[in-house]
Amino acid sequence: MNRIERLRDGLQEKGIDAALIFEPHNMYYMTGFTGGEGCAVITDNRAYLVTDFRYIEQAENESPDFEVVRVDNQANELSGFINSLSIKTAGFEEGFVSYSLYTDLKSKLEGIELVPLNGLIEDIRQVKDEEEIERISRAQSLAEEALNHVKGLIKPGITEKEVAIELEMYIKKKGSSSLSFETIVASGVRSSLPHGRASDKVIEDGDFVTIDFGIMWDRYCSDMTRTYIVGKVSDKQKEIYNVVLEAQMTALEGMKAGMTGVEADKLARDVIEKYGYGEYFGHGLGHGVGLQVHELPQVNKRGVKPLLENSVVTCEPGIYVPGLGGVRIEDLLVVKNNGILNLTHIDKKLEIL
Ligand SMILES: [Mn+2]
Repeated sequence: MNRIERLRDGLQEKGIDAALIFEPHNMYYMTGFTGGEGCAVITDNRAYLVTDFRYIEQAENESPDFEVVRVDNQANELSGFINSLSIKTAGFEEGFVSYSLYTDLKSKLEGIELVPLNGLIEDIRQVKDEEEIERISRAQSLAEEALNHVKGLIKPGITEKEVAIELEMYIKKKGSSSLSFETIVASGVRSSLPHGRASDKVIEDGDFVTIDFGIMWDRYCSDMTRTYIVGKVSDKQKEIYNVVLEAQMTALEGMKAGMTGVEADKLARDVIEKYGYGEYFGHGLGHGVGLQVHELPQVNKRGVKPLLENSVVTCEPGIYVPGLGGVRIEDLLVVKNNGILNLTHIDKKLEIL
């Protein structure tokens, strides 16, 4: 079933006559349109893309399955177009539509009730098709190539920022348009910051160095984390590293479709708790990845829904001890009915640089 058919099924289930799509990732997913402004209106038997003069030609090229509707002023005329359809309810993206757009539409729509889509499109986006998985894998393999490249540069004296800049240059030279989020390079005591952005801190002998980064390929994201140790290693560091690795391997072995995000999270959490580090694993096991680096499904304590086959998620347990440092190991994987397909191939046994 194609994406529009899946959306129509969802609308029917919720009793909504049409979906109004504004959010750029949802827009691209449903229509292929990459222009800056527009609204896709999908009813049970028609699919329109409403945009203005600047984007008409682009919309016609990028969204051949849609009837392109030209309005001169989107803010004023969109509601007029929606009023011309014989619908009674219109679903909107409650996490994206601003209060002002909502109130404006509400005041101009005649006899049409605005109702939240309740994440309908984001739910559909969880399950990836072959082409999406291919783009994510490509992003991931280029990210691994880049990480292998910068690993050779990590030694006492280089700053976190220098490492991050080198990564970014590498992926851009190889054709990636951008990072999927600001690269995290956190060394020494800073490694206990789960999201420590690369700073001017100089990497020193005995530091943990956590590198968490992702890149974009054909609009799809990758995400991975590796933690290294530079120079001399303490027994405590080794212990923490190996607990995180055991937790991650246990989760990777146990994860499969049908299990809830909570259950997947618990696979890793139980291991970390068993070794007495439970209080230092303060985030969820993972998250969905696709057009956005953080999307559904939830793979954490709030993830009460079962994981679906062909969703792409991360598995990233970590231990962060303030004053000492932290370790996170993150792989990117496809959830399958009988287990997982790991898209991450880079080594993860403790490496001392
Ligand atoms: Mn992640």
